[in-house]
Amino acid sequence: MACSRLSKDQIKKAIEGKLERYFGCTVEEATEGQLYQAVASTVRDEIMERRTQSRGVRKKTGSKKLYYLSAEFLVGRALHNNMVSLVNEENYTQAFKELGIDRRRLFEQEPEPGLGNGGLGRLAACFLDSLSALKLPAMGCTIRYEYGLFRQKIVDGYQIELPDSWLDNGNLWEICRPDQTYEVHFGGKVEDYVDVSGVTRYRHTGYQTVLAVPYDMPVLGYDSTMVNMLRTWSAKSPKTLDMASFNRGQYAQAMEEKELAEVISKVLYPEDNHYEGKELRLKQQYFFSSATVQYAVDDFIKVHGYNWNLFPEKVALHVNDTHPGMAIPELMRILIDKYGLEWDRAEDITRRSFAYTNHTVLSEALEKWPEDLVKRLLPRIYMILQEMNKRLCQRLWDVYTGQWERIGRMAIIGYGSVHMANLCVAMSHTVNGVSQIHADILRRTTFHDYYMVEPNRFLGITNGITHRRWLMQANPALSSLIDEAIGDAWRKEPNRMIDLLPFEDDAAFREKFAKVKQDNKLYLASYMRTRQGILLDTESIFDTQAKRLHEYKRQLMNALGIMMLYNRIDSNPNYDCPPVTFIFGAKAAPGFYRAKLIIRLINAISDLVAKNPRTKDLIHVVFLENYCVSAAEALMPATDVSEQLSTAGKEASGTGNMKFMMNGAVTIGTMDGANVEIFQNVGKDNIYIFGLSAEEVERNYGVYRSSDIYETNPEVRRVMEQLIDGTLCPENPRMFQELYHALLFGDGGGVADPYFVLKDLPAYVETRHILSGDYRNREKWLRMAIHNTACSGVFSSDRTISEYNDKIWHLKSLDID
Ligand code: 26W
Repeated sequence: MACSRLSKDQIKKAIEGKLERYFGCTVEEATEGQLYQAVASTVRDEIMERRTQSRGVRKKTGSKKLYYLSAEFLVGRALHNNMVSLVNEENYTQAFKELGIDRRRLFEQEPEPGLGNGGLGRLAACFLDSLSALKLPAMGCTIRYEYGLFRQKIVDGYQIELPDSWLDNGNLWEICRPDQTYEVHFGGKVEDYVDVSGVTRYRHTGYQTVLAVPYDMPVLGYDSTMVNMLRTWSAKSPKTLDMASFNRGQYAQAMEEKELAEVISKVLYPEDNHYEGKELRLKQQYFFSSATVQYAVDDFIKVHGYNWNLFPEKVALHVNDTHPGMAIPELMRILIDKYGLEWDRAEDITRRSFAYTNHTVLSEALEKWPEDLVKRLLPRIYMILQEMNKRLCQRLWDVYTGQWERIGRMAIIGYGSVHMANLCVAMSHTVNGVSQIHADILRRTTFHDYYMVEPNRFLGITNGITHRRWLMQANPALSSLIDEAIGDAWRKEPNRMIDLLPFEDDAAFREKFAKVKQDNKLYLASYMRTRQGILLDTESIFDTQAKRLHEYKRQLMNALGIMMLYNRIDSNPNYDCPPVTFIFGAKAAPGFYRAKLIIRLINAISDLVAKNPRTKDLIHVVFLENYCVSAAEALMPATDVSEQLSTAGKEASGTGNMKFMMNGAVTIGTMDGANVEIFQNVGKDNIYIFGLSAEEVERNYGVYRSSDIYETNPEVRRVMEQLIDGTLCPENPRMFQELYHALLFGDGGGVADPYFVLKDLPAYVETRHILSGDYRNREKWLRMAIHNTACSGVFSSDRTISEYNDKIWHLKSLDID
């Protein structure tokens, strides 16, 4: 027996007892919020009991520990997920029934922590889940943003952003550890002096101190006592308030300094894949990187003393993209300034401890901090970066003698900026890409100069998703059906899902599979009705594109494709196609004008197709408001068609594609990111691939003219004209002129249609046409859907984490139940 679990009766008693003690009420009298508190704290007690059981094992055995540094952890709600990992969900469900508690409503009481933008943040959360499931000692480290990603509302077709104050009613899952508070220093100046042994040392003075206070959230391993922590650092001023000003009645001034410090953990920046050199963002990055490294060093010393040679064998530091990159010079600073190590030794220890994963090749996402900003804000770190850069360039000179330009491209500091990607590549022992194609592009282009020097440092470990949240939790009906067919071993070994393949041939199984999908569509319909008052046609194909709104992801191509379908039906009353609901879920960065206009366009198309009697029963377009983790949990299981349309070469991996696939959706997409590997796994007959390849995209730059497509393809020309002729918005025909212009002429001197929307549009629409024909062949479609689920096991993040561990971290799985 792995670990003790509460029975149904124990759960009932615990819930009733908590209601009595916390709120002095009974189940019948409790509000939904109180019920949530009582249930969640019951689950929390179970988790902490397990934590106590396995606590101390790592320290006792002196095992290596991973610190996974990430500016974002998009963990989603915890209650249901934790019940899944406790493996007594059934007992809870029974207890709820007997107590008359509605479990879905209960789960919805929990505010969702939106501590991330999109793929990078959600990946970090899936990784933590798998680390715990595999019993690997690890800690996720990030910022405790008081405001997570904005809540999105759609008003008159436009996106409106509302603040997300998720901590208003407290967070039951976190444990504050004021005893592990660290100081982080900003500004000031650095003086050098010679110590008693004649060595030059550095003293940082005149700085401002910000306190980093940690809050830990438990991440429970599936069916085990393993509990890792997600540590979120909160910024606090060391000053309470300036009593002198306060007594003089200058309240605002008295609070000012305090607020300046605490603003650091106020809000998550909502830009995804787009860099802006904001000072506060750099402060955020250094803040949590510094606190994490200080803690990691102290924790190491506690177990292993000052045996620095052991450090890389006992501590793995992983930087999730470049955002925590300042952790690298921070470790150097601590080793040199605090513990007196020599440069060479400190550099060696640092490089052997750090690994780096890159998540994007978009040049506008690469972080470059102005040199003078780094110098002013982090003077000692700046000196270390300079020294690092000097030594790096000397080494590079030996390899690339005389090639100044190349060395300049590879430098940590150059042309007035600090290049975070170069810092991470130069100072890590391993650099990882997130899919095969992405890793190839890193080797061939982004980091080619480094790759030539040290090819073995570059890995490609394909992303994954946790099948516990994305299948077991989000789609319990499909999970039970899989159990029924092949047993439940797949829950611990997701690769076993492949055993489902023969069930494609089983007509009865196919019908059960179809029934699960249909029920999930009904649930999504009720979800959309209660939240947005929208009625879904559950007999139509659910065709979904859900991801951040970005030009390279080409929601615009999807929208124009719908327009083309609309025109076909409108001009030919006999046009034959199955009814389809196009579902969009997407947040646009608040300052991204064009992305917001695309949202407006989708909503205009929604109105257009609904008003036309010829199309209103065949095409529906719905925009799902506030796409977030819990919305995705409703969306993925209900979707038939997964839209993965990025311009080839641009989407590093994608992970939504894996979630849809696992839930039995069939992909229509380009040969990009992990779509390539989905294609390899399911085979060409179980996926719809279209469009330019990454090589073709590359060759087309500078050659492609979108106006050629416009001039030669009448259907394309028609939809383009409809953008500006008032079809979509009669009261303001110019509303979408900007999009028209960007596609045909380019904006402000830029190239026209840089993401090849018009180029790929005809092939896309033809492929969609073939797909809808196939959908009508029920047997064929169900076979494809089952095939996709069966082949999805390799995309479990358990596989990803095992690979990271074998090739990068080398952690030992703890010997606990
Ligand atoms: C500095 C601004 C900024 C913010 C976020 C730059 C870059 C980012 C992230 C790296 C963007 C991101 O989330 N990338 C996504 O990472 C996923 C996980 O690896 C991939 O699946 C997606 O393809 C990639 O777009």
